[in-house]
Amino acid sequence: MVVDLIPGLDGALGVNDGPAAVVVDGRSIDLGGLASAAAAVASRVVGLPAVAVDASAALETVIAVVGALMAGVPVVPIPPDAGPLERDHILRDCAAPAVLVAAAAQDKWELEQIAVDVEQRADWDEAGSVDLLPDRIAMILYTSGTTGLPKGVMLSAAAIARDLDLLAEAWAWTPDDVLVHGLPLFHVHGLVLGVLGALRVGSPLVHTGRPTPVAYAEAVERRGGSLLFGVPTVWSRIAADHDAATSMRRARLLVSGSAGLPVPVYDQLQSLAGQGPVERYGMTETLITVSGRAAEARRAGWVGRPLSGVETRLVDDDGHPAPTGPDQVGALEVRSPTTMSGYLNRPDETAVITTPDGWIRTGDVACIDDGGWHRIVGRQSTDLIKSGGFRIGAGEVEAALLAHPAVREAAVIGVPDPDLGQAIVGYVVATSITGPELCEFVAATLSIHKRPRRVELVAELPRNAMGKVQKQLLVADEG
Ligand code: MCA
Ligand code: AMP
Repeated sequence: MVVDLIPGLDGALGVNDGPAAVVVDGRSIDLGGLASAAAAVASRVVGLPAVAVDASAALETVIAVVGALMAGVPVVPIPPDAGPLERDHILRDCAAPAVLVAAAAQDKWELEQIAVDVEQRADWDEAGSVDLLPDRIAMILYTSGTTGLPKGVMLSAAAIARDLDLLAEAWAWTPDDVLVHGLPLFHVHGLVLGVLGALRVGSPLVHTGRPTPVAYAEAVERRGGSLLFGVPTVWSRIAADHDAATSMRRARLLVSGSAGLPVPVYDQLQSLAGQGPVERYGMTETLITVSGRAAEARRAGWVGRPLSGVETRLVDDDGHPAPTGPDQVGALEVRSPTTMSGYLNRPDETAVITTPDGWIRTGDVACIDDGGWHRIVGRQSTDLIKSGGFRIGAGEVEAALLAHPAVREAAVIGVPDPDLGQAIVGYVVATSITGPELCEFVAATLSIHKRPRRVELVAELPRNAMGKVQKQLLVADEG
């Protein structure tokens, strides 16, 4: 039976019944409670062109998102630690007239605040009057590009529902699972897969607040967690914690994504947890398109095969088809029913990432072996950094550094980091200021994870004959 959480959308973004309850950071709600608390939200937001959600790791965020989906209103999650620059940009760009918050009267919002009440119970009377077409925009997720401010990725209800169904099939995910994770609730991984996925499959969700090894181990030991999601940083921290890693023996399936899982981390988990994680690959613009399968052997360092209905291809520098094979690399393109409906207000950027025949240029360099397995080798641009699974555009951080009057030039790179995959490091030409002061300065405008871990002051940046900064030299120097 499909619970009428998101009415009129069976097979598009319906939510299955099951023994589901949602626990976030120790607070829980059953499915009936969620449906009626969300109904109260739906009746407040129905008819809005979009609604922002202060997406802290809290039960209110889940209720807010489900309520907006019920009302057919596009959801725009805002990172709770977003700096004023980022927050203002997102709110202006998406034109949401209101924000759903856990508690109203927070100074940081300059638009109408609608408080979400976990205890509130209401009926959703307007279901029949809302036109919930599958291709309506369900979510707008902001993500960084190489330059400029983040772009809003418009995801339809149909694309999300399709992706979740394909992943449920790949991972043999059923209502008997208990999903555990502690990822941020403003990106695809934590929110789309980690919340909507659990609701759609009908499996209980335990969100641990933060993704620490101890919290994951407790959720497995005490709450019967069977399916666990993490970014590689989370898995590497678990692998380094003997007790937490051995607790994972009780889990059915560990899943890693958002960045490449280092082979030594896979091996360590294989040895301590009795299983290495299944890897899956995707991006905000395409959702998850390639994955290992629960029922098949895993391969450390490889992210799996395309989900059913997904096509992938490799192209060369001129955009022509490139040969495949275990040692042949090319730029990866994806065509999938799960891809975005475009960037909000940015047809120019949508055209750049999309080929004329409808494929998405992922920007990733990959190889595909004869069995269709994919290995992600790197990114085409050094200007997209993945740190702890967060995608960060070098240009956005450079702009934040250049906003300081003491800074004349800035170059931001990702340097290899054993914990985060890549750590953000800034190189600046500046006078009368220190590196730590500049880190703090960036922190005042952008989210915490976009803050450089280190800023180096240099006399000049390395440039080629054309005057272009040679970031590869900075990366090589760090190596
Ligand atoms: C964090 N801290 C910092 C900085 N960053 N301090 C200075 N400079 C920085 N740049 C502080 C934190 O505020 C915290 O302080 C302390 O360092 C340690 O934080 P902790 O949370 O343990 O670790 P972290 O290093 O901040 O973060 C690791 C993490 C996080 C928890 C794994 O990176 C994370 O949540 N990653 C998930 C990203 C994600 O969901 N990506 C999905 C994108 P204090 O202790 O005082 O608070 S969607 C996607 O990629 C696609 C679709 C896909 O494939 O999934
Ligand atoms: P985002 O837009 O935050 O969704 O980031 C998407 C990017 O994350 C992709 O283009 C890849 O560079 C990277 N990514 C996601 N999953 C994996 C994976 N399993 N292995 C390697 N890179 C990944």
